[in-house]
Amino acid sequence: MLPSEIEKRLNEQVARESASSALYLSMASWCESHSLDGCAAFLYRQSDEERTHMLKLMKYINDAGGHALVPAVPQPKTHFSGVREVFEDVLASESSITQSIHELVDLCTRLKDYTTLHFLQWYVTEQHEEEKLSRTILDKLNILGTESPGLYLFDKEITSLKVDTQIGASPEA
Ligand code: OFO
Repeated sequence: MLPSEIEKRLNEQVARESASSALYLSMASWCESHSLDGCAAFLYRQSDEERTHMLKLMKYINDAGGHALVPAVPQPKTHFSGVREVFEDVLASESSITQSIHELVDLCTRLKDYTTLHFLQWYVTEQHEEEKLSRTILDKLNILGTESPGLYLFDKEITSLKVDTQIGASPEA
């Protein structure tokens, strides 16, 4: 049985993943409206992934005897000064989600909820990879620049980037 404090915190995480999905969707729409089709495709995909993170949590809560609650979705940021701001916001958002996952892991350790602790390991790995990917994207943006023709190349390049969920995997693995 899920301890009630953990159920509450998992439901808060459901809300965070949902807000993250909405933020990525808003970023994708902004990029699409600025003809950054590669960035838009990447961000639409990320939005879908965040929704699957939310659903995975909801299923876990219900399977463990709790009740997963569908959260209200806050209005995400809709305007960005440029593509750099979009990806700086991505990194800030992912870092804050990592922090909340780590706090959940701390709570499970304190309450000796080893089943949820085990379940959360997938999120720990995922967040490590998401943050790594966000930093890689910002590095590429710094190399290529935010003006034409670098931005054009960046918009093409980003479509090939995705999360590698194997920590420490070699590029060929
Ligand atoms: Fe689900 O927040 Fe990142 O991946």
